[in-house]
Amino acid sequence: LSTRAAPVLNALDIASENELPGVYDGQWGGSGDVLESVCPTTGEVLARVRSASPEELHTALEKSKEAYKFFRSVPAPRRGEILRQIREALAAKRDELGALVSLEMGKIRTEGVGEVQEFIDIADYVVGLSRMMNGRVVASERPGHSILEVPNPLGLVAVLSAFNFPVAVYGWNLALSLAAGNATLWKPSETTSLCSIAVTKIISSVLEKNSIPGAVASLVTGGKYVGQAIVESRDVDMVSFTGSEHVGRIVGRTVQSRFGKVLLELGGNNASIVMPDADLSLAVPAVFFGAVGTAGQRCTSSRRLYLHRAVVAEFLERLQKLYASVRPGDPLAASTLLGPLHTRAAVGIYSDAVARLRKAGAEILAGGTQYVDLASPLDGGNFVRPTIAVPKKVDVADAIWREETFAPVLCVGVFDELEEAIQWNNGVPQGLSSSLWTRDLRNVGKWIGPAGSDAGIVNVNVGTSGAEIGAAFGGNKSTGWGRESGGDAWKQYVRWSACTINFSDEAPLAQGVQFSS
Ligand code: UN1
Repeated sequence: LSTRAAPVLNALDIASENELPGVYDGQWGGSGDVLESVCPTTGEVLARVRSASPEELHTALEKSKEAYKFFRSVPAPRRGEILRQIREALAAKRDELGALVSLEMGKIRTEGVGEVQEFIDIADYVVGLSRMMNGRVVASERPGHSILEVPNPLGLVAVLSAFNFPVAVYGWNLALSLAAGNATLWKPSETTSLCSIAVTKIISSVLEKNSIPGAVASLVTGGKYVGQAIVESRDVDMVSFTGSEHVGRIVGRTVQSRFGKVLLELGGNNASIVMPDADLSLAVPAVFFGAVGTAGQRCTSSRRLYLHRAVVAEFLERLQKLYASVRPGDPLAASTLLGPLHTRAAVGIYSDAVARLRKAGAEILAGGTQYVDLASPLDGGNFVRPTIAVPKKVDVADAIWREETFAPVLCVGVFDELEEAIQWNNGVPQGLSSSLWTRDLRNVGKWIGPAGSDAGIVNVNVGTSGAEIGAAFGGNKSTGWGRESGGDAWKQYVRWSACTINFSDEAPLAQGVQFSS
């Protein structure tokens, strides 16, 4: 291990010459395929992980179902107390875990730490929620009757998470799922198994300390086949999947075909719209962060920028200056703003997208190429130049505008009327995040109303990425309609029962129906 990687892995007790066990169901194990964790910054292999064999997955499912039977009877506020302890344990390792996210995923340190903070925040939220997951009493039309709407735990929730938020997305799901009384089985991205092992170590130590079966929060690392088996398994009551539209479509269909519950967080193709009255000193840095932050690898990253004709020249000049200031670097170094793409394959996707833009006659204002002659050790990394492209025209039916490229590529279009920009905003299949930059209340009203943005996240003077945990997070249309984190998202992690109870000595039928001779 290099001198930059070793301290990070040592601090979390996951540095090993040998293969690390990648399965946890109360005990650690793993005898399936070996997964290599590769550092996207240098190309070095950080660790080898033994993933779940089919038998181990089967056992983990069985043990998780058993753990659920125990956990569902633990009172919700007591489950909240477990989450409070998980929160404390995560906070104690926040910087170390954040550094591991940087090392294994490639995002810069402040974002890695921020991601762990997101897990801490949702755990805080859920401590309170565990005393507020209320049902309702509904007025009955029949005398001496009461109707209750009762939330009960659902069973086993599987979380299939993506590489780009290897800690937080699991955190949102785990926190709600545990508070609701479920067992949770985690299948992380196969390229971020170290993060999942480090997180599971922290969580399992809390569970074990409280004599809660570890399989309440199981981990099964693995590739496509592990994911597929989980999605197909009738033992899994809900599948929460974060990833591409392509895979999400398969997951959705498969789970639906066995009438399981599914929660999908799929692609984003997020636009910012800048009006002539926008405060550019806010808008320009926000678009810069939205498009270049996380090297363009958030679902919420800004991919489309619609500028009013009156601000085009000034906006682009200021944005280009910021782009020119970006240098690739080690994401672990405090001064770095641009880390690598997560995989080699992503570099290919970036290059293809730029080639397609060039072919369509787009003007490339910044970037457009990979970095080729970086000094060691960055020469082993997946670094690309953040790109601004101005296609010849805006045509949301064209793949250039329609498809999500998971890389720092921002396409710019020019509009004259807000209605036109809203139409473009809504004209793509995805509907995750969107931002309007204006000081005019009339624009705000339009934007957040019925003729406004059709995305799940509709911001004003706030960029497309970087949502807080308090509101429900998720997107509409081909983003999959799922909601995670705050708001009413918890209601998906329970089964609702309508319970009509007769306290009287009569047995009247509803709607006044008579059924006696
Ligand atoms: C994701 O990219 O999958 O709003 C999640 C944000 C983060 C979460 C992004 N809080 O950008």
